[in-house]
Amino acid sequence: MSLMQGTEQEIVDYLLAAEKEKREVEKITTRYPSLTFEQAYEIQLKLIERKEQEGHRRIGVKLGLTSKPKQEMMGVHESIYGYLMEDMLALEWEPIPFSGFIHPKAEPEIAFLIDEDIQGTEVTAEDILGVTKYVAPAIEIIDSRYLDFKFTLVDVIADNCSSSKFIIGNKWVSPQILDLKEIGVYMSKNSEVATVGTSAAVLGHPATAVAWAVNKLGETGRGLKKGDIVLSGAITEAISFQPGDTIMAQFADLGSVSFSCK
Ligand code: 0L1
Ligand code: MG
Repeated sequence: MSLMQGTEQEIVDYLLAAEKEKREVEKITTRYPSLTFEQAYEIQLKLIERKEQEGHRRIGVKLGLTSKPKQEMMGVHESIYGYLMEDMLALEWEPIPFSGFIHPKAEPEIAFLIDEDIQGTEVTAEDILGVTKYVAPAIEIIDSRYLDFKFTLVDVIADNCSSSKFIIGNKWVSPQILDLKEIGVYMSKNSEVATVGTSAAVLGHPATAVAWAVNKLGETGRGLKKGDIVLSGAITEAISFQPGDTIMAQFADLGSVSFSCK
């Protein structure tokens, strides 16, 4: 059932204000405990439309909760998706101000650059690899708008899956020339290893995660467009950082990506 338009707008205003004012807020399910996943995705879409009305361009999609441990932690069996906007893209060589965040964390991911429109409900990992021009090393910075980063699945979907910023490394590689399932990754903070993982943590293969997102979008007649960037999901746990910290993620065969926070 669709939510009352007034309620949707109220929640969108609430979440956007928290993001703009950089403050944590109570999760929305405290006030609206009966919200469903479908309604949460409708709120997410309204939030993205509001960002578009404010002049921000949608440039892709991101996956969340793609690892079994994270799904188990949240007591769910499915991943989630959100949208990437142009103003979320940060550059490796420009320190990112901490004042733009609430309580950020960084996680290493593989980015896909999509070269052809793709839509459907039975899309496979092979189909995704067939329309992917390049993959690249990436770091996503997540920054939940909710108090202490605590939420239910419905809350986090409405909050565009905690999206905040992302950085993409400068080595773009065709997915045809490497085994994306076996990419080892370590992420360091100030040159000390903070976490390690392998790309198989992302639903067994990052392209499987991207296919899941396309199929989910397909259920409501949407899909990916040529030129879209997709962040395929965290390979390791997310790491907190503070002003002055430098985070670097090193990917086997894909090179590295880093950022500094000021
Ligand atoms: O990108 C992500 O994996 C975040 C998904 C939402 C859960 C979280 O904020 O930890
Ligand atoms: Mg992520």
